[in-house]
Amino acid sequence: MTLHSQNGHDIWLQNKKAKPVNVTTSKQSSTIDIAKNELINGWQGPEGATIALTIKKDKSLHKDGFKITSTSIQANTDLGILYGVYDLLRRQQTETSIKDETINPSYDRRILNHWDNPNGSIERGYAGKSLFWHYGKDSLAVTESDIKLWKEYARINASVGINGAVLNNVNASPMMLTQGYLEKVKAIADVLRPYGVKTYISIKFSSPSLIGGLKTSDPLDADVIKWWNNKVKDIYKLIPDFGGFLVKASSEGQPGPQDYGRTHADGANMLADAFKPFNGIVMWRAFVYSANDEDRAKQAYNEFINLDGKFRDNVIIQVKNGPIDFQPREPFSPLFGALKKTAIMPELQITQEYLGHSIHLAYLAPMWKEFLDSDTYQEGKGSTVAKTTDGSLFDQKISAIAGVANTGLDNNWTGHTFAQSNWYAFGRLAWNHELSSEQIADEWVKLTFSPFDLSNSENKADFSKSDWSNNFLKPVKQMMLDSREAIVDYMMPLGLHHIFSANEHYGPGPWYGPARARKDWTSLYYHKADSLGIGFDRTPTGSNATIQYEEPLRSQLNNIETCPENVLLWFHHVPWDYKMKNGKTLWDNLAYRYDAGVKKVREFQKIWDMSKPYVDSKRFDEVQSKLRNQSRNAQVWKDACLLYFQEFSNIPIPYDIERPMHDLEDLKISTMKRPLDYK
Ligand code: GCV
Repeated sequence: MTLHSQNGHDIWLQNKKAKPVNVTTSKQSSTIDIAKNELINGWQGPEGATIALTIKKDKSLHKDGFKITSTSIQANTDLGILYGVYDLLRRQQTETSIKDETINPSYDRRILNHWDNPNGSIERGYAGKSLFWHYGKDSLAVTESDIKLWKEYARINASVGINGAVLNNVNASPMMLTQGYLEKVKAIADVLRPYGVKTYISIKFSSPSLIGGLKTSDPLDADVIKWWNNKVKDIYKLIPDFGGFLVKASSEGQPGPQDYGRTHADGANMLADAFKPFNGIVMWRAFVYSANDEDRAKQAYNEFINLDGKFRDNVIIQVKNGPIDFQPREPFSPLFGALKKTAIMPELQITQEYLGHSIHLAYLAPMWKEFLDSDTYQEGKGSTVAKTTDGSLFDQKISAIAGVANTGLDNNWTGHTFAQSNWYAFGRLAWNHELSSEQIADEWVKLTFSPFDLSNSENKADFSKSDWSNNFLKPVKQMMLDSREAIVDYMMPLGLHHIFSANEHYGPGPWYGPARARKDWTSLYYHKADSLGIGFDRTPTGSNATIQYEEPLRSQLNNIETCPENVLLWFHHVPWDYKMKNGKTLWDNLAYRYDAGVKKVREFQKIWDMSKPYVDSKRFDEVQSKLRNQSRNAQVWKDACLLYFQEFSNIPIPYDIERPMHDLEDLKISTMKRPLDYK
């Protein structure tokens, strides 16, 4: 069989030849029509089967949940039917058993956050320009090809249960609230609606003064309140099912209520009141920190803890998974174990800002699972982040989860073919946070790469299914599962964090610390290497950030002997000669981890090269070339960090590992601004 060259645009929704099927429906709507057509175009079950799609009220179903059998889908809502259909087709294509099951979503709102700017650029985007906003004088025009693309985008989202999209950057332009932009939001919403993807926008808090002609944007000012009420009313006239606002306020230079001496609650509640009549929501971000002397990791908790219980019930606080900023490994943000009377939603980052952009192969489900499964001990043992956020531990009106999107106009949507797996994994985990990373990877590889047409019993491939499973599926899946840990190893092992060069967040820069830069934007602030050791002491002898965690976790973290080694340097300043669990010193462990990370990527190259017979040439070449680049970059990371930290440790790099290949002085120059070998 010739494996057709693929530009990756079809993602995990590869077209397979469908068998005939009859579909009966108890209702007609644009969503049900989509569901019906998906079955007709993708049916891989018994030829001529009849499938019943039935809307019927059922108390065991929550929101858009569904009941599934091999011949029927029942739901309370049209969207429940659509999700059921995608589930049925996925099971057929991945040859997973279909038993009678009731399936409900973990989170009600499963939302992508697009950091897209009105000029078409994307903050931290590595897959081309924006799908929604184009640069130029016709930027607000809506073309046929826009509509086609948005429809494909909506379908992809619906296929994994994503039901919301924030269409613009959290560093928001006030323009987004002007008529022309709102009309474009309406045009996008009209295309996304049948697929169940609700639209939201990010707003700039100072919009009343910037575009409304008001003297202030103080949230308690009567004219400001009126301005927002009218604005929200106008939006609902255009988009009756509009989702709400996402707000980055009093954060990283963005305006907010604190500019007027008000609190986050004052700001969020003012907007929430405007949304009340329309059932809209406000997602208020807790990504706040300023250049004061307090440990950055403590600041969000300190700002929000006293506001617990002060927010309206249509406000939800959106919190990044870790207390700093989407690092390759962070402990969970203590807010997840602290807010008891306020709805709180996790913000994950699908785009690989800190994990090698769209060059490094990083499958992120293991990182997100590690976070969701972390025990906060908030209500005793077993109070995982998943449970403190999905509404099962606390009664909350809204439950939600967000992922910062990795999409763009690149043909394959995400830049790296394997980055598609993260879009997929975000949707699957948002729908069901109990799925394992392994299962999600298994599904994704089968859906994305399997050349077998299940509707056709004749096997036209040059290889058998078992060849494919043993020589492709299995090793590629393992590569995915190992990929995030490999990145942690060659970038920031043992709890190191934020040691990137400058603002690119790509190459290494452990030395980065220009005299005039804000301290908390330098690497030196985070690793604190000196002649004695390395790491940030966040125990009571240091910043005491551990106080923000519940017991017994707090004591476990405070004690250097019981602190998990994978976050050791996050919580402790550790002597270079400290003996770790394997009997080796901290310095040696650091060196071995950097080396292991590099070796892992070299192994990934072998796995991928051996998979050549099973992948079309286009996708094969793309991934092969990116892995080569990743290998070179991993080596740079290892050399940069080991040579730099060695200036403090003064200990040789263990002689049984490969020697550095670069000189530190060269690396300092070349990685400061642009990532090395960036393609
Ligand atoms: C959208 C980090 C990123 C910024 C991002 C910010 C945020 O600081 O580097 O690009 O801004 O987080 O999440 O608001």
